[in-house]
Amino acid sequence: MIPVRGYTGCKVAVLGLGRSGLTAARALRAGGAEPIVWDDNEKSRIAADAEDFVILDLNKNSSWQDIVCLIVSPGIPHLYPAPHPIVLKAWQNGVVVDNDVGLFFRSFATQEWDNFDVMPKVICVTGSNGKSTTTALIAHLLEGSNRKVVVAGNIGRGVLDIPPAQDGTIVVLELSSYQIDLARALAPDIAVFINLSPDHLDRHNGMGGYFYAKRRLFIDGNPDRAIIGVDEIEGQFLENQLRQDAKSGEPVISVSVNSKLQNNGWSVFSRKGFLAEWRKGRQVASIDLRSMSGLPGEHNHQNACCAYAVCRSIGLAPKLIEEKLNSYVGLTHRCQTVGTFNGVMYVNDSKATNVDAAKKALLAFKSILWIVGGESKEAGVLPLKPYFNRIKKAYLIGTDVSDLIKDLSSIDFVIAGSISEAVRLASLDAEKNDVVLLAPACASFDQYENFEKRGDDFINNVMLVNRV
Ligand code: UMA
Repeated sequence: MIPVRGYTGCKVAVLGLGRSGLTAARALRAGGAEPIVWDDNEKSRIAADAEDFVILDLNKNSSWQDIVCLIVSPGIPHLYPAPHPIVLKAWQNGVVVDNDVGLFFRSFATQEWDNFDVMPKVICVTGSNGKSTTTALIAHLLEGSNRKVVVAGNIGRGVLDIPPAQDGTIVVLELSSYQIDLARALAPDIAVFINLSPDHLDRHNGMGGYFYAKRRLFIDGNPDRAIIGVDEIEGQFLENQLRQDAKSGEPVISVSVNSKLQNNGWSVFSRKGFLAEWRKGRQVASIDLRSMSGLPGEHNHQNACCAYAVCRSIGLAPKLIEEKLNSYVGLTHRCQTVGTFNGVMYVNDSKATNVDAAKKALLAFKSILWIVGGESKEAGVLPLKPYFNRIKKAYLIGTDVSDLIKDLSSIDFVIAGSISEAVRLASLDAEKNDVVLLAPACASFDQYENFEKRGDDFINNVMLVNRV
């Protein structure tokens, strides 16, 4: 727990009592503040009450007396599509609005650091896709550097939940656009912008607002080193804004999976499965990513390039990074290799809840036995038609498959209904070098509590069918 500094003896309101809000309330209390908490959901209020937090309905004007700051959880709209009524109340009462990320950056560094031999560092990772994998991969690669590494943020752990820094600690934070947008303090040492594609547009009033939020990490955060994916125009713009003349050092490492970046700057790019590092017009290193089972597909090669660039910034040698890339096993439910049985690989990409994510999984493999379906999204799966030539057969799951049947009429398919039946049928059909891929392109809620439960069910059935 990082005790929050600067609010000792002050009343600080906390809105939203999930992972981020409850942790913020605890960290405020640990720093000597008096948290006043509220959540629109009664269950969450009961959980906070069990920890003896003061619960006050912040919708009431009378609750705002002496409150100096409001901390808002990332899932709660603070501006678009409309500010939450309690955020409006804060504005009306002249109370500043912040979030746990802002509190983290004002509280993490302490005077104890004067006694450290190696200064702690904070690495922040943002982007539309691959944030969690890149964050986890950076942590995995840094295990070889003999420094204590902690991971938090959008990956599932409130940023204030981590222990105070020790000598040389490296903190790797996955930050979403929601988290960056509202933070009043941002001070990463290294910041990564992986890529940008439309997402959360309602919360940012369009693509411009979404990019503006992400850009804050670099413009307001002013990291010593920025690692920027330049495959979209926004990345190119940002890279250009951050670049300085050659004499003042290299603040930017450019990353691409589309172009050979062989200019005079510092770059890391991947082409046909090979990662290359270039510096001042010369190749410094090359790594073959093709056989790395934890990082299949071009999207993972982009993540690998970003993580590699971070580690090079910290001074790790290419050989050491290569060894650690080889031992990375991937995150559960994200293009996770469950195992290879009788020459057939089983891949769990239950996190692929939309066509964009499923497209990346389809592009990562050939000869695919595709388990698809669930609670369908508006666009159906027809946008994936350009990749149907990689599919040998589809196994339809979910309670309503009528739309899927229409979309998949040009390929061989069977209605399996459940994951257990889909895995059973696919295993019977599979031949050597085939890939049985769960990449549903749909939400899981028709049959499961969440995508994690769906992925677990897939793994269990793969084990059952292969008698592991
Ligand atoms: N709530 C209200 N009023 C509302 C809406 C919500 O009171 O109008 C309350 C809910 O009742 C609930 C709490 O707010 O008790 C939930 O807050 P939250 O949605 O911010 O969820 P947390 O549990 O705090 O999780 C958040 C991130 N959630 C979101 O950004 C939506 C988690 O990212 C993150 O891991 C966690 O903080 C720790 O930092 C999740 C996520 O879905 C994985 N992120 C989005 C994404 O990846 O696309 C951005």
